[in-house]
Amino acid sequence: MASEIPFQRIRLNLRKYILEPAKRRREVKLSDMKEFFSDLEAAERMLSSGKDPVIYQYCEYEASEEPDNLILGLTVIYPGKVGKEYFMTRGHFHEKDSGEIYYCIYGSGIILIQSKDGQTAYMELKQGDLCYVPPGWGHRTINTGRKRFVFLFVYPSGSGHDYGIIKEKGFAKLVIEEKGKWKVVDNPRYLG
Ligand code: PAN
Ligand code: ZN
Repeated sequence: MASEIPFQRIRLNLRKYILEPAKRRREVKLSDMKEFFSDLEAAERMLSSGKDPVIYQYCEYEASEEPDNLILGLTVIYPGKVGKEYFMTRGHFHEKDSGEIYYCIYGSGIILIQSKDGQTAYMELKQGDLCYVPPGWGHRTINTGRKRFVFLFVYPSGSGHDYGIIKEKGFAKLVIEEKGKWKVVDNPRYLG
């Protein structure tokens, strides 16, 4: 039947920053990821003063769960900081070492990548920029602007996400604000 063909128009709703249709949606608040920020005391202070902001949200469209399909998604990272560190995604490695494409559609930020042996690289992404994340590299995105940082991403289904390594060791680099500007610095607590 025609309706079973995974072939449909997907709309980018730029008013709500969602894909329509989207099969998975997730909102990540500070309380869901406080251990990922380097200044845990600053995170705890925000939470105990009653602030639990949404750090980012994302939705995904997956036509089929069969391997070799592609997953299309949209992430919105809100502007803000925890201590000096900007709001960011948790970051992960793909379990299957697959690559990924990012396309910034609004705002600006940084994509930070890291190999399993601790090599790092980063790139600034502004509206209209694309980035290819090579297979095997962990990746995290950071909103360094005052607006929302919004990007599309595409990766193979069945890639899997490993958050454990990042949660345990952290990223070797942090993106912080200093004198009103973003700066990439070594993470003093990195357990590489
Ligand atoms: C992105 C991320 C999304 C949320 O879709 O999953 O931006 O970030 P975390 O998964 O690190 O919380 C991606 O890289 N998917 O593979
Ligand atoms: Zn990924």
